Amino acid sequence: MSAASLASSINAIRSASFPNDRSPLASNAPHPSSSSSAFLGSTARLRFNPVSSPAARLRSSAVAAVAAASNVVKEKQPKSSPSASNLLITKEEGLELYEDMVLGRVFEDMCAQMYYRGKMFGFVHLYNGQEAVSTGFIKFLKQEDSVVSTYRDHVHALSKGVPARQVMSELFGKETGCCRGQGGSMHMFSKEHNLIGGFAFIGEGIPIATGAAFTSKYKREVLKEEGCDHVTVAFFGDGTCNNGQFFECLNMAQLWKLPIIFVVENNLWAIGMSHLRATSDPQIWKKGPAFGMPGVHVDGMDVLKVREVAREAIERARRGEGPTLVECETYRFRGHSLADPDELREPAEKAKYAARDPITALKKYIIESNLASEAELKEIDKKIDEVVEDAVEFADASPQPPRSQLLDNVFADPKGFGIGPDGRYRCEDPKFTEGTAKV
Ligand SMILES: Cc1ncc(C[n+]2csc(CCOP(=O)(O)OP(=O)(O)O)c2C)c(N)n1
Ligand SMILES: [Mg+2]
Repeated sequence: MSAASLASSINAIRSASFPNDRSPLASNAPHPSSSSSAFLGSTARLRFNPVSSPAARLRSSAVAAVAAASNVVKEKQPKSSPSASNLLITKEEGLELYEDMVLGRVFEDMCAQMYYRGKMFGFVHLYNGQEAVSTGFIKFLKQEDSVVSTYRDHVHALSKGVPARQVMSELFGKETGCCRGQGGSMHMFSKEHNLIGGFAFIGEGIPIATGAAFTSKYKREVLKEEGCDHVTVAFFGDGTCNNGQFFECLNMAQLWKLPIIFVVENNLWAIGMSHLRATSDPQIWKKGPAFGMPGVHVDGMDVLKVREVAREAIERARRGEGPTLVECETYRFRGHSLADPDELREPAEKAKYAARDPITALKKYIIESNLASEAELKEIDKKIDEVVEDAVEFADASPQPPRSQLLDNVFADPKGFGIGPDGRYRCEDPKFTEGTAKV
């Protein structure tokens, strides 16, 4: 499918929900004016030159647009129940999306509890509020397709099918974790599920994802491997889009028409830095067309809209038509990490996005469309509570990794680092390795 037909499908979805909005792809038009887009919905005050700065004017006109565009379910759902042909999803699809999003939410809430009880170490970054992005994209993927994430990676791992037990154990640093306890919160990895990480340095995952997409293309076109139509989805944040690796990889991916989707989870903040304050042109999707690939903005609080954009972009990549840049407007409901008191964001902004909770919205859509009853959804909630509790019990009961594992996969000469003969960590021990990586 061409970029134009991707544009027209996406435009149809957008205009169903945002009648005044124009797809950036629809007519090679200049980007939609901020006053007609749900984008730039931050109510945060810019702390310098708030009245005269163009960014502030852009933002304040967008606030009203966000209010009008919120409550997406209402927009999609006429007062009377729609006929089956109007539905955006089947019952099975709706329940799958709901279950995956609830799993992500309940898992993360449990992580917060376990972290504060001292069961996890280091930094832990939760995904609450952003579930529609992970679910909307990853549920379209095959096991052979690859996902590359950031340090906010637990939910991407779960959506990709890594069992909750393995993810929780990894967080507990246990041997049964998906990286045998050596990765921790920020480095989830599963070869079996083609989850390529978990990257703590922002932007580091983007070239890895580009390489994975290159591998698929090479296998398909050079090695002529049958059925190799695998795609890669790279997730990263708004704050990462000012990093050079992002631009280099957009260029390379488009140059070689790689089967990759760059998914920006624009939650409007990079730790305590507002996206509007840090970025010369905050409309990230525009960077796609600058490199010759489609760039799409989507409401990342609405899993059905994310899903439609994901479908087009993934199918396009699978057909060998190249990359797409998708910017999902979303919001994190918690602080940057569990160590962040989250005092910088305005209460009004938090409340605005809390009212657009993607799980509540999907639940409402499912019930109002008569796809499933409240009781059926409660059954799913119950099942997920059990899955997550089981994951905690499993992780807690699992053994610590053996000491001999400490230097596995360490490629640099470990001389001078490790556990000394007294069992304590030490940096300077000339006798420590003597040329061997054994502890
Ligand atoms: C190369 C690099 N520079 C700086 C940091 C410190 N850092 C950690 S998170 C973060 C902000 C990232 O924000 P964003 O990409 O929007 O992701 P979000 O946390 O909002 O999901 C920064 C700068 C880092 N991890 N890596
Ligand atoms: Mg961010």
